Amino acid sequence: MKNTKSLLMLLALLLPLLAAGCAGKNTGHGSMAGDDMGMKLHHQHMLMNHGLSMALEGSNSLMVADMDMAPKIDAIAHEHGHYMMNMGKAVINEQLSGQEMKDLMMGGDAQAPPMLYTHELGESMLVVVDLLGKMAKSGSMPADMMPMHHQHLLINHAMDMAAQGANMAMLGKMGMAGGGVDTYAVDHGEMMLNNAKSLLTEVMSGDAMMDMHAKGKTPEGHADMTATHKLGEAAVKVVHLLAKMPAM
Ligand SMILES: [Cu+2]
Repeated sequence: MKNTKSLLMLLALLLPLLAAGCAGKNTGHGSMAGDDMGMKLHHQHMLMNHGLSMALEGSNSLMVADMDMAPKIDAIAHEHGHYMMNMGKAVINEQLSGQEMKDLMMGGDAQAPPMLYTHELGESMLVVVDLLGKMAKSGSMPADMMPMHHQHLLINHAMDMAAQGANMAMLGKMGMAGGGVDTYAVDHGEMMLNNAKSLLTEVMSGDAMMDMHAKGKTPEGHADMTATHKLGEAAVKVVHLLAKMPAM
């Protein structure tokens, strides 16, 4: 009899705790539970990757326009390229310092490792966008710029591959589709990321680049080559950070 009474009292004490546990994530402490922040940051990473891809596509359009091979179409490519670069930058900035991010930071999660990662990734993307902005010219292009612009197209393409690969790997790791689809997404995403790293290595230090250096276009003595190497280094940083995107 006494045991039954003790058991009932124990249950009475435990019930509110159990109920709070089942109610789950937000228990009114201001700070978001890990899962909520993880999901939010995941979506923000996807938006940032999209912003980066927009800027890269814009930069490619501008470069093609600067090659001056099809004047009337070049005008469209030029205008649209600037639009995409500006919009892409705005998407990244919104994720890093918009209201949603401010709310997350106010919740006390500013120093959480995933949050620090998000900001490091975003800052590295903004460095790339800034370098691409400086590279974009409205005037004519010197003839010897053509090979370097082709390098820039490949560098931009590598970052785009990595952004898409990171999105796929991230989606697969959420495990929402189950089974083979998720596994394929993770494997393919990681393959894209690795391939992007190899492409950057080949463009930045392969035979073609070494040949250009040997013929006088050195990173130290040739302004456009200096800019190319700055872009290449910034791209390497972005791609390596994308490859380290936390699963959460
Ligand atoms: Cu070089």
